[in-house]
Amino acid sequence: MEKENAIQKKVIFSGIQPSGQLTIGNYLGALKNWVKLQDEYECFYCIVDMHAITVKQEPKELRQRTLEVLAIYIAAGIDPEKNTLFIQSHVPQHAEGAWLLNCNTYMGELSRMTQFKDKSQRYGQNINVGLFDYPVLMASDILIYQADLVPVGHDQKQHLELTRDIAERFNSAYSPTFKVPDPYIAKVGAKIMDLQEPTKKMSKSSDNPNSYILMMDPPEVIRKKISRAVTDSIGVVNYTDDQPGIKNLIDILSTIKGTTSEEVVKTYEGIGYAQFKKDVGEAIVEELAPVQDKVKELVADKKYLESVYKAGAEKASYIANKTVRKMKKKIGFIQQ
Ligand code: AQP
Repeated sequence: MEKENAIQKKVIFSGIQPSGQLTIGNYLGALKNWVKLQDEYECFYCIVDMHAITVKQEPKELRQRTLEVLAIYIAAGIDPEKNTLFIQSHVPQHAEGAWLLNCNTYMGELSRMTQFKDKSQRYGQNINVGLFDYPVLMASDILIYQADLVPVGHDQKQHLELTRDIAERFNSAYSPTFKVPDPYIAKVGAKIMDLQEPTKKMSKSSDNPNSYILMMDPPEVIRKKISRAVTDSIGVVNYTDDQPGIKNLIDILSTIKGTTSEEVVKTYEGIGYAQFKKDVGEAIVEELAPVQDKVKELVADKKYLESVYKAGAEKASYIANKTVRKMKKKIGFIQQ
């Protein structure tokens, strides 16, 4: 019976790039939601190291960070027994699928991607083909698992649209091969903004460490970064676009506490920014403390992490291979 249910569950695919240490943006915007999905859905949670190398990475740091991200997934509550946790480069079907999809994707489509435009401006010295092709690898990540749903932030919506277009094109050029995935819009989970420029998304690859809070930042660093967060001179804790810094801190607090922005505003009626910031800092410290302890424990247990990523890759590869074989057959390749 349990097996039957598992087969009928809808499939979810998502991943995070080990392109820097994870921020509370990754935690509150992605990981905390992923935990809530693990009972209802068949989830594939990947560490997308092949995406990370579209921007230069220091090999030693990439290795360490990839394992740390796996430890963070588990410490945040993603159960390796219930979900498939794996490292993208361990499942070669991602790259193989991407090549097959490349030949069904147009240069014009990829040129319109805003992430490519942004990143090629930011990394002008290294506008590599991978950076351009990133959305096709992402399409492969999703389609080879026949994912029904993909939890995406606002900035990834355009890529998911392209994935849908590529899937539909392949399905009509050959015959139905892929499920056309839908975006999964989380009921809660805010977009966390940069602490110094609160109209920009908080990003792990920002050059300014005061702009983000890392999941592994020590308590005193968290408190200091929040106390330095940019606010305004209005002096009233209100949830409005005219006060993007305060709005962001309200989002952080309400997401951690599981309350609404209105409730936070009500609590801080007549209370100044100093006390509000102190409470936000404390809430983050408290939320992250048990996760940080668990991450430290897991990172020290390399054997356990290895057992998780090996089992994950084996399962992922078995499923992905079914789709890739189908793709190759339809394209006209001779079956081995
Ligand atoms: N600031 C954020 N608020 C809410 N959600 C966020 N996510 C990232 N930043 C925020 C969510 O985390 C997941 C994976 O992100 P990613 O690391 O694969 O890529 P990204 O979205 O490009 O994140 P960064 O930190 O900005 O990475 P870099 O700096 O390397 O490009 C996604 O679900 C995303 O929505």
